[in-house]
Amino acid sequence: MKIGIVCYPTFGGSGVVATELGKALADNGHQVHFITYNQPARLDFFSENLYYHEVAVSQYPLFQYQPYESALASKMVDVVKHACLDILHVHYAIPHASAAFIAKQILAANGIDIPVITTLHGTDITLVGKDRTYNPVVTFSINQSDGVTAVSEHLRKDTYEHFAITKDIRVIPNFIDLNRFNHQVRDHFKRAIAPEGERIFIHTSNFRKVKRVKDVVLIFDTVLKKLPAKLLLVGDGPERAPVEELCRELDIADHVRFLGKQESIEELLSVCDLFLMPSESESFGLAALEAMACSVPVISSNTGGLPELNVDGETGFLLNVGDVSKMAERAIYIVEDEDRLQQFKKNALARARKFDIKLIMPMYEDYYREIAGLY
Ligand code: GMT
Repeated sequence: MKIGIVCYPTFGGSGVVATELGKALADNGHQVHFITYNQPARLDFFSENLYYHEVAVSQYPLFQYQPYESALASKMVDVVKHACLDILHVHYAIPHASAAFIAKQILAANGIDIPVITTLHGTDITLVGKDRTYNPVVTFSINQSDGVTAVSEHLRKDTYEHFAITKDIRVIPNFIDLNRFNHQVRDHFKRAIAPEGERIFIHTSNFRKVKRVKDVVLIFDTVLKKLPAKLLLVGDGPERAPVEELCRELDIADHVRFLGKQESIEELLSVCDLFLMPSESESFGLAALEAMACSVPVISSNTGGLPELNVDGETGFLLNVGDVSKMAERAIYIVEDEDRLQQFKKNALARARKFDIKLIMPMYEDYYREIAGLY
């Protein structure tokens, strides 16, 4: 098939899922056209089946806010027409679903029918979409999509609860490329971080409020009172400065390393013993899946789609949002006993294998064929 993929070209979860899906589809013989405002972060190589179309928004003194949605819709029209696409798959509802609706109307007026699939990723529904500023447009454009997918059962239910959706929503979970995310031996690196054989904890995120990174530090502070440990904080965002401040206040800064944005996240995960994800809400928790694929168990909140990934008492533990003392207690329980830790690590990997891209990508292929009427 000839598939158009629209996404945010950043390191964020929705952009990563869209890019990895496009690469896998291209590897499987499909022609994939990315339509974004920048080259997607993980698309910096040549493949004969991959194309990139940049959405350029012209500057004009009148625009206080640039009309990105109009530029995107125009680019979609152009690519669908000239690359003869079979389907348009937009990731993250805002503003991609409404731009796709406009493009679809323009193309229909030119005698071209382009099926549109919208994939809901989480914050487009749970945080941003629910906002009255966007709600009518989000509701309308989801209902106008030919197909709609959500990355977890919980997100599907949440969407029906908060929006007047008349469409069926298909659940297709996040996935992982196990060829890239797997446990790698990096002993020199482990020794550099934890010279005394301390347990290593890790958190990776965009440091937004929803991630509750301060809880990560509070959990770690309690752990540190019981056993020697180190904490790696990977990523960057608005919460980084207050989190650094908290580490200083708690006098644990010597045990915490802020690594900023990192490319080879799998190498970092490989030296770690426990992943902490105490998020306020999380539609799926791709970062936790990346950790599990590298054999790292997870302490997470029991919110959103996380219970569909992290199995309580098996691959880690799930606790109420904000219950840092229980999270710390369970974290200590996992890492204080070597045999128990090894069992949790094994379980985490076994669970991650259920989300192998080789199993999930065909679900999208089937859905494309169904929506494009190719069956
Ligand atoms: O986690 C973020 O803030 C990034 C966000 C995004 O839209 O890029 O991630 C969301 O989509 C991911 C991929 O589907 C999910 O794995 C994340 O759980 C989800 N984030 C939230 O729901 C907070």
